[in-house]
Amino acid sequence: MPPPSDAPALPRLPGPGDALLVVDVQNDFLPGGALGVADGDRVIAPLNRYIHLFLQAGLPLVFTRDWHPPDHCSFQARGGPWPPHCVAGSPGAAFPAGLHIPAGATVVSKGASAEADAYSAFQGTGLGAYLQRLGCRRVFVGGLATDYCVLATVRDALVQGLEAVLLRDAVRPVDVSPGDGQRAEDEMLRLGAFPLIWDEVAP
Ligand code: VGL
Ligand code: ZN
Repeated sequence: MPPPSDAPALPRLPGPGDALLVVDVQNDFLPGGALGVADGDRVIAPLNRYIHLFLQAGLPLVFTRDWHPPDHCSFQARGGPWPPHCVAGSPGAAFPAGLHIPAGATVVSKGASAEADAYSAFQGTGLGAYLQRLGCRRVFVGGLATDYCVLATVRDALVQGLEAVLLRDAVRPVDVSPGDGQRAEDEMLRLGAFPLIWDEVAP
């Protein structure tokens, strides 16, 4: 039975069993970067608020990063769709200075093998088993980009039986085709993700 309409479908505040997943907030995905996302830098301030909230609550914080070899198969030189981006160890692959990465946060690198792309933070990283060991049942997800790595990560979280909360004010799309980001958000909600904005956390 669905919950009564006056009850929130999920508790709004993070608590035990929750983890924050910050997806691919890296210099190359910010305006001016190799694969700059329009307004990508606008996710940083809201993410810092969520990071602070999870930190205060003593909950797990996971930062993912695209971490490609220079000859990665997704690069145009190899027939892939993207310009070279997030080459492991390069300044473009680094987290932006304004993003608060607390000591003790977990960093997950993905797409590190030349022959496979990995949009999902769960793909080839061991993240699922790691979260399970921590007793995590729900992930709050924000970052870049809505229509690629955020979508794939939320989809995999739900497939694994985790609940997923989409931080709507902390994601931005590539929008290769206009509307891709909106369609990705619609798809995540259709799959069962729960939308959240900061104003609902701290009205
Ligand atoms: C991403 C395109 C290529 C992402 C990664 O993080 O969304 N997009 N590589
Ligand atoms: Zn990539």
